[in-house]
Amino acid sequence: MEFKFNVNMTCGHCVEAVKEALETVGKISNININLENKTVIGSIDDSNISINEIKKIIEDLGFDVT
Ligand SMILES: [Cu+2]
Repeated sequence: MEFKFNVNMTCGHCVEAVKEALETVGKISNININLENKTVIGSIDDSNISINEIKKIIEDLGFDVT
């Protein structure tokens, strides 16, 4: 299943923070983060992790996720 969030990232550091956090989870593939569009896209096997868990990981970094 693919997910797509809008995240209020403002610079390269934000992108790196989100990327690192998602990579650390290890259950997310095809991670694609676009600063210009403020989008975070990836793929999950939803028997491993839920969309809401991913949303919370990004929110815990201090971002707004919609
Ligand atoms: Cu930033």
